[in-house]
Amino acid sequence: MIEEKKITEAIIKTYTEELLNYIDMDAAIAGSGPSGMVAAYYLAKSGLKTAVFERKLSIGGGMWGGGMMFNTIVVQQEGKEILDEFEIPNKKFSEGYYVADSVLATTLLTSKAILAGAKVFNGIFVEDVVLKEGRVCGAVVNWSTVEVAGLDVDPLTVNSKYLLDATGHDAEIVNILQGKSRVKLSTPSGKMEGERSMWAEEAEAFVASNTREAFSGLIVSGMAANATFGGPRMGPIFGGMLLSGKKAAQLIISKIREEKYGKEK
Ligand code: 48H
Repeated sequence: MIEEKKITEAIIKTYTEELLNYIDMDAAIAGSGPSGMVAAYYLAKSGLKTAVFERKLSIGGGMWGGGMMFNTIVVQQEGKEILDEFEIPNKKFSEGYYVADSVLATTLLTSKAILAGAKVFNGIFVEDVVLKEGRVCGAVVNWSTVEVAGLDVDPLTVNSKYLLDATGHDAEIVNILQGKSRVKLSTPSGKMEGERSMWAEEAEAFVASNTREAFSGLIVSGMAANATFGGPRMGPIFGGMLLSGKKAAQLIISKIREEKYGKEK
C-alpha cells in the first residue's frame, strides 16, 4: 500500500531535519559552480560541516555549457590533478591541454561533493550576509521562488564560521556586502574592482592568487575572485575554477584550524 500522507511526511521531516542541522556550520558556500563544488568536496572531506546554497534547481553553474554550448571543457596541465581526483574521464588534446565532457564533469563534481559529506540546498539563494563586529558570520537565505515571484517575505539566517562567495561573474555576496555596509574590502581600492576582458593565461594565474579573503569571514573563489580583485576572464578553460575551489577550501580549513589550535609554528 502506498500512502500519500507517508510520502509527504517523509519529505517534510527529512528536509526539515537537514535544514535545522545546517543552521550552524563551518563553511557556507553561495553558488554551486565548479569552484563552489570543488571547495565543498575538499571542505567536507576534511570533516568540516559544509553546505552549498544554490539559487537554481540545477547544480553546476556555468560548466554544463562548455564553450558556447559545445559541451566540452578544457583543462590545462595544472588542473588535471583535480579531474583525476574526481575521476572525471579526460583525454589529452595536445601538450598541456586536456578535454572532458562538461555534463559528466558537472555531475561528478556534484555527486562526489555530496558523497564526501557536503549538503546542497538548491532553490535557495543567499540574499545578504550576517555582519557582526566587522566580521561576516553567516548567510541570509531565502527561497528562490520568493525572489522570482517578487514576494515580500523575510528571509532566514544560517551561521557559518566562513562564507564562500562562489557566485561567479557577479560576485553577488561581495557586492551585497559592499553595497549595504560600505565596508573596506581587501582589494587594492578597498572596493569591488570589477572583472576585466578576456586574457586566458593572465586570468588563470589571477584566480589562483586572488582566491582569498575579501573581507573578514568572507572568501571569494572562481570568477567571483576575479570580479572582486579586478582580474580578466578566461573563457571556457576550467583548471583555474577547479584549483580555486581547492585553494578556497584549504584556506578555510587552515583558518578554522588556526582559530581552534593556534598558528602552526
Ligand atoms: C546562491 C547563487 C547566487 C546567490 C549566483 O558562475 P559559476 O559557474 O561560478 P564559478 O566561479 O565557480 O565558475 C565560473 C565558470 O562557470 C565561468 O563562468 C567561467 C570560467 N567563465 C569564464 C568567462 O570568460 O566567461 O556558478 C555560480 C553559481 C550559479 O549556479 C548561480 O546560479 C549561483 O552561483 N548563484 N547561488 N545565492 N546569491 N548568485
